[in-house]
Parts: sequence; C-alpha cells; structure tokens
Amino acid sequence: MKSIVIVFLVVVCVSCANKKLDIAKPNIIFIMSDDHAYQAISAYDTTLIQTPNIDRLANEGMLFTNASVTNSICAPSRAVILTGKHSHINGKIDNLSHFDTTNVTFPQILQKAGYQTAMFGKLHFGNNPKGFDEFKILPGQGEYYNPRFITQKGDTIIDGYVTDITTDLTLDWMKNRRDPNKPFMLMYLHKAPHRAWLPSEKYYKEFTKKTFPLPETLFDDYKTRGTAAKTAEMGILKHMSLVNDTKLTPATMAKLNLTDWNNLGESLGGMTAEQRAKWDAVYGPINEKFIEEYPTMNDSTLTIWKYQRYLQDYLGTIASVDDNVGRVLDYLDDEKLADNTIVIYTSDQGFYLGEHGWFDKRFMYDESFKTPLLIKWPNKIKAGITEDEMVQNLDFAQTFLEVAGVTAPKDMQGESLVPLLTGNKEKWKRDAVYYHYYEYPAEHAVKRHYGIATKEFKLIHFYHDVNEWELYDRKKDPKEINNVINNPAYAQVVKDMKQKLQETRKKYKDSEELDRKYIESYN
Ligand code: SGN
Ligand code: CA
Repeated sequence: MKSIVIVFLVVVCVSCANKKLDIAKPNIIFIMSDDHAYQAISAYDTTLIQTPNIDRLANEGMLFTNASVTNSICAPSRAVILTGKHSHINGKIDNLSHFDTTNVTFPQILQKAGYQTAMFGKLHFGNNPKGFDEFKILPGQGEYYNPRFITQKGDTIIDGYVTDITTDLTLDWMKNRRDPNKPFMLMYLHKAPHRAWLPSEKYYKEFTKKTFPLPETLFDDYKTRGTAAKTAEMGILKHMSLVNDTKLTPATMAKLNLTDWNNLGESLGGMTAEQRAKWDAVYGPINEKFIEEYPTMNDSTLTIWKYQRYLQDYLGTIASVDDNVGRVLDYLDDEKLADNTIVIYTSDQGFYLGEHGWFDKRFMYDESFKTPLLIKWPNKIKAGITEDEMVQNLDFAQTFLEVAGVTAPKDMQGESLVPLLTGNKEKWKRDAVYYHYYEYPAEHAVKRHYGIATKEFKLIHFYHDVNEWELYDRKKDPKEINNVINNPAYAQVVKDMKQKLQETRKKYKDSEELDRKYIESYN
C-alpha cells in the first residue's frame, strides 16, 4: 500500500513539474544591430563573411528569407518595432521627428504583465524608452570607442569597444540583476555596423588584409530607373568620404591636394591616444600605399579601392557583433535557459554593400527593404527551417505579446509570427507588404516613396518633387535593374498592383492627406 502511494505521489509530482514547465512564460531576447545587411550573414550568403554565431539561430531555429522593414531608416524602424504600428500612425516618420511617448509600446505591456524588462545599446530616439526596469543606451548614434551611455542614474562613459561593452552590460544584467523566477524581455541593440565603420583592433588588423568580390551592379548606370535612383547621394565613388569613411588622414589628403569631409574629428570618434596609435600602425601603411597608387587611378579603380576599404571596415565591425552574440547564446546554453528563450536576430534595416554602386539604405529596393531575420526557440521552433513568407518589423510587437500569452491591443497593425514559428503556416494569409519612406530632403537625397511588394512584384511610387512609378518583376529580375512600369507586357500587372496598393494604403490607414501632412510638418 505504502509503495503504491509513493508511486502515485511521484507520478503526480512529475506531471506537476511538466505542467509548470509548460506554463512557464518564455524569455524573449531581441538582438538588433544597426545597418546589418543580410548579405553579410553567412546563413544567407557566404561570399563576404562567416558569422558562425548568428548562424546558430538559423541552424537551431528559423531563417526568414523575405523579412522586410516598413520604412528603411533607423529610429522609424525602432518606433515601428516598439509600437507595432506603421510610421504614419506612430508619427516617427524620420530620424529627426519627435517620438510621441504617448504611443503604447510592447515593453510597457510586457512589464505590466509581469515580465522583467531591460534595454542595452542603441535606441536613437532622442528620449528614453518607457516600460524598462533598466536601460543603458547610447545617446543618438553613439560612439564605437569609449562610448557614453545614458542610464537611469545619469550618464556614464565606459572605456572599451562599444559592441563588447553592450554585451558586457547585457550579460551583467542577466547574471546579476534579474529575478531568476520571473520571465524577462531583453533588448540587446548593437550600434555596429553603422557608419563610420570603426572595427575593434583585432578585426581591423584582420579585415584590412582582405579583398572582396565585386557586386554585379557596382557600376549600375540606373538606365531604366527614374529620377530618385539617379539623384540619390549614396554612391561609393561620389558620396563616400575619403577621410570619414575610407580613413585617409588629413595629411594624406593634403599631400594629394584632395579635400573631403570628416565627422570623426581628430580623435577618430573618441579613441584614446593609445588606441589611436594602434589604429595608425595599421591604417598608416594603407594611407602610404594610397599616396603611391592614387596618381594612376581612374573612376573605376578608385570606386573599387573605396569599395574594398568600405567592406573591410564594415565587415570588421560585424565580426565583433558575431563574437558577442556567441557570448550571449553560450550564457543561455550554460544556464539551461536556451530551450525556453526565444532569441531573435535582426537589423533595423538592410544596407547596400556596393549593389547599385551604393552604400546606405532608405530605398524600397531589396538590399535595404529586406532585413535579416533569424529566430530560435527550441521549445517551439523546429531546427533548420527556412521560411519565405513576407514578414515585417511591424510584426514583432504582436509576436512577442502572443509569445508571452498577452492579448495585443486591437490597433496594432502587424501579424503575430507565432503561426509561422510553430508550423501552423495555414493560418498565415498575408500576400503583400507596405512600405513608406519620408526623410527627404535630407542626407543621401533619397526621395519620398511608398509601395507594395508581393512575392512576385514590387510597385513603387516616388512623390513630393516628382511623380514617378517603378515596377519590378522580383522573380525574373531579383537585382531590380529593369523597371518595367512602361513595358506593355506588364500593363495588367501594373493595373492590379496599383489597385492592391490603394487597398493596402486604406487597410493601414495611410492616405494622400497624411502624405501632405508629413510634408508640411517636415523641417
Ligand atoms: C548618419 C550617417 C548617414 C546615415 C544616417 C542615418 N552619416 O547621419 O550615412 O544615413 O546617419 O543612419 S555619418 O557621416 O554621420 O555617419 S541611421 O541608421 O541612424 O538611420
Ligand atoms: Ca540603421
């Protein structure tokens, strides 16, 4: 009899423990870097760099090949992520406008629902985030070396390299300052690989020795494109600064009788004399070699030289991001937290790595419209799945709320990704995504435009000081070099896509009236 009772108790206890495990709220770690092109993640493309740690998310979870943003620029993307609403609804249309803090954000809702919340790294809002138990964020763009952080207790400068420091702060919070009995939502936000692309010592030593293959469209002449592509100021040859971006020194420039602008200042963005000396030991010889080679360079060879210098530094910053993502994933594994933690890796938008001759972003063309997205959650997501549905940064808020078992506010405009993550694809109905970019006139001179993309086509309307349309056949022309808006063979597609665009604008409550409002309020 006694042994029957013991067996019964054991069975009950095991089932209690299982039940407890089932209902334990998952932790959420949202990792986002700034301007990280999917072309620079080896899970997507092994041509440029190996990112074994970021790839772990795809190997142990899901790789999204058709993730995009709704407005390809930093602070607006972050506002869309936090609010689950398009820019024209949350009001943060560009980097310069004010973020209306009466917007409800998903961290506020999660905090109220009992989640511990923390944010470390780059927010870029001009005001502090709401809904966080703790934050340590960079002011504005922040610095790569010895950065200043805004904290709830005032500003502090932390010596070192920004990517390592952001991770140290994140790990310190996970290890020492959270209650292990409560679920947490952590936003771990890298500044890298944002311009002006300053790698850590280890990686500038390594990457300045590398040479990268040229993209097919490096010398794009924009022949079939409209005014916007032709007048944008983000060309590697014409608009990338020899000093600020490719790191020629004022002395080199003077010797060659050249001038260009420099935002980094004498200290190269906050380096100490010691850090600067190490930097000069590597970049000095690059300057000397350029002095020798410049007299024989033409536009084409100079473009290639600038492209190589750009990629060396840009990718060098990503190598540190990858190492540091590895540190966080290792911690989750070591602490046995991995199974019940959903980890997301994404960027605030994509980026041009020489495609169309460009750097920067902003356009609805794929390199900047699409963004990397890798998600692992061993308890729920099968390992090694590639997903090609069209998902957006707009969807994160509702996804995280559903993951946490909290009902999302009705006015959020995305779709929870949970059905896709958990193998219930039949519940996913979206057939088009909407895009709207506003920051013009401004740096890089990318004109205002909105558009929709389906899996097959992309329709874009440039407006404000032009009225031009472009259509791309995404299957036949994935590099988007043939604008077929006037091709009679696509007349019906144009008609259908224009109608779909109008319906989509209506669905998301965007309108010509709002376009005008945001032009008038722009300064
Ligand atoms: C800076 C950069 C631009 C970049 C914007 C916005 N210039 O102004 O190249 O487009 O940030 O980037 S820099 O010379 O100051 O680096 S965003 O990611 O923050 O939106
Ligand atoms: Ca960005």
